[in-house]
Amino acid sequence: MKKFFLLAVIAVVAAVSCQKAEAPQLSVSTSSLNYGPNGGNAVFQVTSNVDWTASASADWITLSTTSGSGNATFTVTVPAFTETSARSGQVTVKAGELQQVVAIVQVAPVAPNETIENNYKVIALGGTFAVNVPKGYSLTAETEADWIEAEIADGVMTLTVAPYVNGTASRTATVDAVFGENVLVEVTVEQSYRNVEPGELLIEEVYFTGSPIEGSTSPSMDQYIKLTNNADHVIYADRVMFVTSFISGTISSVGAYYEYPVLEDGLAVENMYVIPGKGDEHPLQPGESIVLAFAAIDYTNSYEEDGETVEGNPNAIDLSKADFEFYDENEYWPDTDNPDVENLEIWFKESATITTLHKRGFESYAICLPPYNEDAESILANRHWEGARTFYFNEYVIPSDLATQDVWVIPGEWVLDAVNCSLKDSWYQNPWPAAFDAGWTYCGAYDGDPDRFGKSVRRKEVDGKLADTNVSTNDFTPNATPSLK
Ligand SMILES: [Ca+2]
Ligand SMILES: [Ca+2]
Ligand SMILES: [Ca+2]
Repeated sequence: MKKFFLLAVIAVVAAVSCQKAEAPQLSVSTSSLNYGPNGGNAVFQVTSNVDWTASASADWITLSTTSGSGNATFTVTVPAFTETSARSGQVTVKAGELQQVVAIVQVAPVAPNETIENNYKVIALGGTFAVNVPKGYSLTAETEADWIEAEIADGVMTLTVAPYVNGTASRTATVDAVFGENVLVEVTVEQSYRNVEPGELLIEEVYFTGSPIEGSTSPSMDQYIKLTNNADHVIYADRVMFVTSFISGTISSVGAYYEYPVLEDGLAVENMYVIPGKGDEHPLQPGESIVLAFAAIDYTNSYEEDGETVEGNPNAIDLSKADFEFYDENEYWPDTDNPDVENLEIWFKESATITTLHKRGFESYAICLPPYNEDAESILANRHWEGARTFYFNEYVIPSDLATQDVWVIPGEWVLDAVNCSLKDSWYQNPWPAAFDAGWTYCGAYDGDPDRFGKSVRRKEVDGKLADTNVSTNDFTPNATPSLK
């Protein structure tokens, strides 16, 4: 009996102690959660009878809660993943000595099979432009070119192309957007050695005749040249050189003319005037024009010249707002310098006094863009036209050497645009080769025709663009009304 009582007491004590300290439990519903490259949410269950804490092994794993008690549903969120190989981490749930681990695995995105190819043309000035690249991949930009910097962020590769100084031919490089072993995007960048390509900047108009003055046989000298951006993008007029032909295309009124050696791929020039700037100072929007005035004067109003007052001419043109002017400081003849209008650089001028256009239309005109490694000094030193010409006048045939003449050959590659001018009844040759202008245009009907005054040669428009077939007979309107009138 005594023994039975003792067993009963032990049983009761044991039962009481069991109720006071039930064994702690902790379990999780899964040992791993798997995610695609886009990331997202996944859940697991915690089953427990005690307090617990939870933690993640990496900062890209977000837990819906980090502590709790008893049973719970857990949400684990991971963001999109863009690297080339899978990543893993874990979520650890602890309750005292107990611990459960859920592995977190996120796979890498799969690269597309095809490489997207892009081509970009860049002017010598360089610049920054953006290329779309696929999102969802950690891409690195790779290029061998030290003149291109590339960065990739948010689906955009930003390319910064350095200025191309002193180039004489275009340069090309590729930039790859690389994902592991895969090239997702290949960008080919071709950078020109110049900022304007042939045909982009055009001679829209040349007003060489001058405006008629009532009661006078001499016109106002309100001569100008209008250049227009005929491209669809911004170009820069910096360093563009205006030249006049050494050769005349017109037989003189007494029947004299010269015969010259054939120049197929170059221009024989005398005057060379250059728009100042390093390359980015004179942007021209598509369709925008600049005016080069021989004097940036308002010829409609009286003005001072060499201490004298010159009467205003109501037929004339206000050139005081021209973009550039020809200013020829010299000791023989006064030239006006409008301080508000930038002067052209003189690389060579034929006249000992001031440069004007040939009022009777004996000259031809062109614009060129010398490469950066050329300047007045190099042209004058290296590009003199060597050879002989022959003068014909009645029975006389007189050969002479060009060595004594101020004439230089501009390489054809530099030529942006050219227009041959002559007289309607006395044309005999085109100063500019057919590659640049296979035709010619004119003002007036004969040498000295007073009806030419107040008329210009002016390029036609076709479908909102200036005509440029390199045949000025078709591209230009002779005897046109000046556009600044
Ligand atoms: Ca001048
Ligand atoms: Ca000036
Ligand atoms: Ca042309």
